[in-house]
Amino acid sequence: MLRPLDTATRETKRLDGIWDFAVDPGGVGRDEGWWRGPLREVRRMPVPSSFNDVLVEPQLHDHVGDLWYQREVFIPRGWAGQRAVLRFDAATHRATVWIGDTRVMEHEGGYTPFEADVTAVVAPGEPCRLTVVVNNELTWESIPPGIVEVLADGTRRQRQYHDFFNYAGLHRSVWLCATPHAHIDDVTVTTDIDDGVGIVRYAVAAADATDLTVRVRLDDAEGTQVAAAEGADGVLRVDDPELWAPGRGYLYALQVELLEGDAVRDCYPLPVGIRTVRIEGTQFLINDEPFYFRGFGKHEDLNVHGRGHDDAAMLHDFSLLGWIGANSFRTSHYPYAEEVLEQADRQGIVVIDETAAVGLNLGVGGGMFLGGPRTTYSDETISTVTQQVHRRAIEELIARDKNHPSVVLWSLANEPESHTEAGRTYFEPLFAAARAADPSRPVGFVNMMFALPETCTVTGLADVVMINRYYGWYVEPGDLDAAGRGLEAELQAWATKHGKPIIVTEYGADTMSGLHAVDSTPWSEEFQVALLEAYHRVFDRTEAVVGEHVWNFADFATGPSFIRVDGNKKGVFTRDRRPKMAAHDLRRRWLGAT
Ligand code: BDP
Repeated sequence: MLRPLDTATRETKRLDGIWDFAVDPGGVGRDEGWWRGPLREVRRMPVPSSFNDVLVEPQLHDHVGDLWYQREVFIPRGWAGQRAVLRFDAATHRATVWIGDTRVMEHEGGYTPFEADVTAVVAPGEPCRLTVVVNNELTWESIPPGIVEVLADGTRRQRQYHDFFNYAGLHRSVWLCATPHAHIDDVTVTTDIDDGVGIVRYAVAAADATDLTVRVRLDDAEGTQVAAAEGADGVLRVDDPELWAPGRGYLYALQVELLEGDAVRDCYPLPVGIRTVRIEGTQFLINDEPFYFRGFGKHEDLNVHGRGHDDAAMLHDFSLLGWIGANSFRTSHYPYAEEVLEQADRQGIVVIDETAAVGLNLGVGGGMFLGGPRTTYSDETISTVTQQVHRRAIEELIARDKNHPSVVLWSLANEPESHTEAGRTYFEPLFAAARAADPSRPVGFVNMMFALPETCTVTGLADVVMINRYYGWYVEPGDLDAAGRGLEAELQAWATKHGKPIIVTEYGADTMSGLHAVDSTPWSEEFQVALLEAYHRVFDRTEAVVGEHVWNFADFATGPSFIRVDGNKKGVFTRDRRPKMAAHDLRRRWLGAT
């Protein structure tokens, strides 16, 4: 799905700002038809933002159910004769949208965009009422899963199987876009390098465009044309190409035009990075050179904003990635805003792109502490219905992010149950779906410690081994010698048994900023440094390890728990992005900084 853009043939109007907002504690709004008029008992809520932390209201913070957003929108006068599209970059976790009294779309899944052609229900030069009901419930049929409990007094409480706060709302921009009726609907680009020549394969899908033709041109970063072709799909060859490479986000622009005779009916420029990704034995190759992932698992998580996208905060995070010498991150544990991928493309930061499938493992904390069901895959828990939702989430993620050169690997899930045959049965079709949607990139999932090299039933489906390990923290807490031994033995076993590149996608220790100790005291800044260093010594002697992603880039909010102190504190930066000692230590390792 193409990002909204202003071009010679397209116009956008961003609907961000303060919207009317109403909570629906009784869940009556849908029956009462709240979209039919102005919302009552209305409050104001910024878009984009999570709704949870903006207003100081504990009940709102923990609300489970429907939330209504509304605003008036003026359709620009100049849009007469154009096709009008309404697009949400994300609504977490699902939404239904009305314009006036007409329901125009609904969408399941909190982190991918959705849009509808609304030409028939809007009138240029006229205002219209835009109403959205967002629902934040996690169930066995959502990704991620959860359970909504109804207490004796009717209060609804969300139980979840993952370790981050269930922020929700309109987290990203909302757009009204005008395009011509005959329009470019999608563009797919894959790249290769053949004997030093850059190969750009493209495919353009057009809609309402019978008898129209396609012309494409590839411009370099200075705007000079380097290749051109005609036809809805084809191959462009670029002599002596500037490659997109880690640390060097060189981007060409594919200028796509939809023509009626010589007249340009629609045009769209797509950034293109020429690069290859390949796996050979235990090496992860980018442009045929071994790549070593240095970086973090992150979260979209900020004070007040929650998971709401913020450009300033995003650029600050990228600047900190540069400062510390990181070359990559994982979008743990859901697809991030498209602005993030665009910045990664420009900055040459490598991305492991993950779906929101986290917590598909009832043997872990969730199941144990919540006292809920313990069988992960069953008709009552993670079922074939969940699997369909998961499959759509994978397909939507790939459809959205397929053209980003920064994305080198799809992660289908974080720490699912993967030591059982049921796990294999669940994942087999999902790997197939990911590979069908994108044959050009490796596919993997993130393994947790219950599934070891000998017992993991899903790793065989993956191109890389991604593991989260907490030796010295959850296992043998405080004993870093034992941690090093356990880790090394396990990594060796993965290398021997599977012969694939290994990325350690999580390792770390909760650390209270400002807590210091002369000995190895867990939670102290010194302990975090010592633990990371113990892991690094092992990584440096294990050839198959091709990546280290510390958990986490920054401290982040979680639900209430006796193992969390105002959230998860495994950040190398605090939640307000101040470095802990470990940040300086990583900077020395990754940049050789003194
Ligand atoms: C891992 C999860 C991650 C948690 C982390 C932790 O993948 O989401 O935040 O543990 O416990 O199992 O800090």
